[in-house]
Amino acid sequence: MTHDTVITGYQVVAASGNTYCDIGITNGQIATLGLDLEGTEIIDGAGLIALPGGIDSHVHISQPSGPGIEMADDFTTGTRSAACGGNTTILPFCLPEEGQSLREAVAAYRAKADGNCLTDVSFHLIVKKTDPVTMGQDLPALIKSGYTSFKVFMTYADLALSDRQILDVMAVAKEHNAMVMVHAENEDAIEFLCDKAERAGEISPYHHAATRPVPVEREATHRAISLAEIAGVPLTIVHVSNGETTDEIMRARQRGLTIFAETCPQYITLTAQDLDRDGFDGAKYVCSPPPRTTEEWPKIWSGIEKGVFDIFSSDHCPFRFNDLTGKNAPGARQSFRNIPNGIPGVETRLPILFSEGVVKKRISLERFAAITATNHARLYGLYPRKGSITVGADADIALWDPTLSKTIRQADLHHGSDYTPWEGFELTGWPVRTILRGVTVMKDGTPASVPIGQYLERGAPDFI
Ligand code: DUC
Ligand code: ZN
Ligand code: ZN
Repeated sequence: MTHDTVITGYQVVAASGNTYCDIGITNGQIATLGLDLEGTEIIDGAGLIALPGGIDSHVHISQPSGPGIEMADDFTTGTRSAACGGNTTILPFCLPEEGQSLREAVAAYRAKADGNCLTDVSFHLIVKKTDPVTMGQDLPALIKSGYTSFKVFMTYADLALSDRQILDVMAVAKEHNAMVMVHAENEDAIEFLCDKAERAGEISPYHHAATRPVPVEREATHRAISLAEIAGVPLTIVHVSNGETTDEIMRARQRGLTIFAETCPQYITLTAQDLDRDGFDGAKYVCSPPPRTTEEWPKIWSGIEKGVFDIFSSDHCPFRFNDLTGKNAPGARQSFRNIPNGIPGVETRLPILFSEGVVKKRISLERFAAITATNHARLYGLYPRKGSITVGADADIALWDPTLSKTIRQADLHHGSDYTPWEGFELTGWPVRTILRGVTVMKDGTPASVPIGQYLERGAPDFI
């Protein structure tokens, strides 16, 4: 059998184990894993590693961000940056604008994404209203159409749901077999601390971190877990930043609850001190939950190594720095409250984890594959089509040079932001080719020009 493409000479990694073999690709799918395969196109690269194309299940693109504020990435730049970072699928959040229904928001997002993507995409929903139409009609219909996960917020005045509302959303997820994701920070506690800080004149970017201390996240996480227990649903806790919150998740699992957890590069590489950088540079690091202290890093690493964290995502939420529509928004220098909240990272997520995790021997290649691709596909209804190098799966593959050492430089990145929080970080191990359904979408750092990414309807989450 002659394949369209054969990748030879690679170490092939799956979450379940790794081997040396050729990968035969036909019609965009993996047709054969074996030796001495024949193909029309041969990609040869002894010494490289074939990993499942990264799935980043936590990104924000073209998200409405308030009057005068603009996110730095649209679907063209966001997916281009993702592909250059070794990703083949991303899952952005779909946030309804004021007055928009969930269905209208989905239609608007699809219009922005369709035909513009260099990776495949699929949207999580953000549920910010629990009126009868949203809960009784829109949400069930959207789940049926493949929008099988949604995020609820416990903070932000315009987004936070009450405990009762969260329970009602969880009940819909239970009835229709969808995944609830939660942003766990205590809104009242944050508001109390922000008011106090402002009264004391503590208005610089650093105070964004100081007004969101660990107990704010730990308490909300405990409460969200308790609500999931009461509603009888699994739950994903996103962007976990510290050890005490990690402990809450471990305790919940010990009680027998099905709780999934996500962490991100900022919680093993950045600290609250970065928000205290000279001038207004600290604003470049403002995100929620905030980066903590170096003492928290080993606790997060321990969770990554031991399996507390099922998924490692970027929480890419990009704004430009030298821009009135971004971090330098009107009022941002007068109070940290007005600084757009989020950092770019979709292109650097995988290289940071590879270098800090695999090369430094904290985690195996198999665990890397699991928490950067396979588990994302399982949790969000894309498995086995996505997330694994197996026969019958889409040929979504990232080829990695494990010896390539490079320094992260904004000039080399492809996102729409004008900075990276990881400027100057030296990393070993980089993706040198990204293949989406058999087609190369990035080679040696250069993205392809034809946006072949497709929208993915998803199935039910795999709660195992
Ligand atoms: N939560 C996110 O997931 N991303 C950016 C900001 C936020 O609060
Ligand atoms: Zn969040
Ligand atoms: Zn996010």
